Amino acid sequence: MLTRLDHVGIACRDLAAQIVFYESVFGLTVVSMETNEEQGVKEAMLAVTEGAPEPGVSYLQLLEPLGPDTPVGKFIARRGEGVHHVGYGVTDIEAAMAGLQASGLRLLDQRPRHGSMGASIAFVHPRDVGGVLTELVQAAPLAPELPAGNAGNSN
Ligand code: V0V
Ligand code: CO
Repeated sequence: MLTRLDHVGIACRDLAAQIVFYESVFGLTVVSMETNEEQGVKEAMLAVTEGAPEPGVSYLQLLEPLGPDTPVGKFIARRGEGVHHVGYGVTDIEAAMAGLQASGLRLLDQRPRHGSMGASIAFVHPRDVGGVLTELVQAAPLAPELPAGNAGNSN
């Protein structure tokens, strides 16, 4: 079901400062920066493996909350900065969601949401995954691989 470790999400108070830290100390590079109102975050993806944005590479996702009453804002208030979630790659997110639901896990999303870099994402409740907030990530197809006449999925 899981095809790769897509990203580790890290909650931080100051996105710009954390980007400078990871770029200068670890030599990572920002490949995408977006504000996601639905998820309540400003986020940056830093490529950890070479070749991004090719499929199969892994990212570090830095997350700054848009406000205190957001998932990441509440997390920082309760636990401070640090690892917030793990995102795994899947090839068919709806099939993966159905499989996990059949296993009795609680999905936080009843349908896939819009994630970073055009991905479709869905979260599983941390209480059902040993305390780890878990995200499924179906990456956006690379433009040249889009079947002719297909404008994308039907979300
Ligand atoms: C809360 N809990 C966590 C947690 N956040 N445990 C592990 N990791 C986290 N990140 C624990 C919390 O300590 C409680 O544990 C329990 O879950 C229930 O907490 P709650 O009162 O329901 O807390 P809330 O209201 O803060 O909700 C937590 C959940 C919420 C996980 C339900 O944060 C959520 O819906 N998250 C999914 C969306 C999200 O995180 N978006 C931001 C990333 P005890 O005390 O009961 O043991 S956006 C993103 O990754 C994007 C866009 C992307 O990758 O493309
Ligand atoms: Co994420």
